[in-house]
Amino acid sequence: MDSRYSLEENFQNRIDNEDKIEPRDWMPEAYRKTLVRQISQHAHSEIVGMLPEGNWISRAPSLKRKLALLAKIQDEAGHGLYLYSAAETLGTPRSEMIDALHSGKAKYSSIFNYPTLNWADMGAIGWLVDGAAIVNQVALTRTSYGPYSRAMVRICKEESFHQRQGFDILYTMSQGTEAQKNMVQDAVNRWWWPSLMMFGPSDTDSPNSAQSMKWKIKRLSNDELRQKFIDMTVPQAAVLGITLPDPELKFNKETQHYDHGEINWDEFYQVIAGNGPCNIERLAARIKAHEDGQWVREAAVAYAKKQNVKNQETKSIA
Ligand code: FAQ
Repeated sequence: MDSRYSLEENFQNRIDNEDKIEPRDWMPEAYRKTLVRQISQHAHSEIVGMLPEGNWISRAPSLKRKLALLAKIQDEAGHGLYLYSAAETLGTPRSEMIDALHSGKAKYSSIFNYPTLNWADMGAIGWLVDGAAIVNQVALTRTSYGPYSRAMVRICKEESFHQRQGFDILYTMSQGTEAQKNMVQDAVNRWWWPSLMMFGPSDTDSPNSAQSMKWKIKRLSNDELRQKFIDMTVPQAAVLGITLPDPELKFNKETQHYDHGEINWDEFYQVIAGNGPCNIERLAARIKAHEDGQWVREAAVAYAKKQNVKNQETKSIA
C-alpha cells in the first residue's frame, strides 16, 4: 500500500496492475455491492437454468442421452453452489441472496424464461445457451475478484462439455429424418435471438458497464462478447446444415466480423421485468423447491448442533 495515495487510488492501482482482489482486502463498498449483484444473479441463473432442461430428463430418447442430460443439470447445480460461495466471501449470507431471488428483487438470466417444447430444445440450449455462457465466462476467468475468477475456471471446463453434448444432439438429429431436421431448425429459430439477449443490453444502454469495466469485473463489453459468440457460432450452424433466423447476418470483410440484424430490445426488457413466457412458472418452482427443502435445512442444523455437543464432550473427557 502506497501512503501517497488514498485507499480508492491504491485499490484502482492494484486493479490496473492486474492484481486479484481477495475477500479480506480493502475494497470500495460499491465494488463489493456490484460483485454481490452480479455473482448472485449469475448463481440464480445457474439454479433457475436447471428447470427448462429438468423438464426433459424423464423424456430423453435413450439411456445415453438421459445420463448426459442428468450430468449436465447436476453440473449447473454445482455452478450455482460455487457462485453462491464466491458471493458469500463478500459478506452477504446465502439466505439473503435467495430471498432476493424469491421476492423478485434479484434478476436471473432472461434466457431461462423461455419454454422447452421438444427434445431438439435440449440440443439448442446446450449449443447456443451454454455456448453463449462460455463466451461470457471465459472472459470472467480474468475478472478482478479472486474467488469469482477461480470459480469461473472450473465452470468453463464443465460448460465445454455441455456445449458439446448440445451440439451432438443437434448434429445427430440433423442427420436423421426430415421431421428431425425440421425440429432442429425450429428449435434454433426459437433460441437464437434469446441467446443473443443473454449478453445484456447494447453497450450504449448498459448502465453498469463503464464502472464494471474500470474495475475489471467485466473484461469485455456486452456487445464485444455478443459479437464473439456470433462469429463463433455461424460456421457451426453451417456444419449442422441449418440457417440462423436473421436475414441480415453476413460476413463483413472490412471488420472481419458478422453483421447482424437488430435485437428486439422490447422483448428483452419485458422478459427481465418479469413478463416473459415462463417467469411466473420458474419463480414458483424455485419457491416451492425451497419450501419443500425447509426440513432438510432444519435437520442439517440440528445434526451440526448435536455433532458440536459431542465434540465438546469428547474434548472435555480428553
Ligand atoms: N438477463 O448494465 P448491464 C448460464 C440486467 S449462466 C437478465 O449490462 P451488467 C449457464 C442486469 O443484471 C447465464 N438480466 O448489467 C447455464 C442489470 O440489472 P440490475 C448467466 C439482465 O451486470 C447454461 C440490467 O439488466 N450468466 O447460462 C440480462 O453489467 C445452460 C442492465 O444491464 C451470467 O450471469 C439478462 N440476459 O451486465 C445454466 C454471467 N442482461 O442488476 C443452465 C455473469 C442484463 O442492475 C443451462 N454476468 N441484465 O438490476 C454478467 O456477465 C453480467 O451481469 C451481464 C449483464 C453481462 C449479464
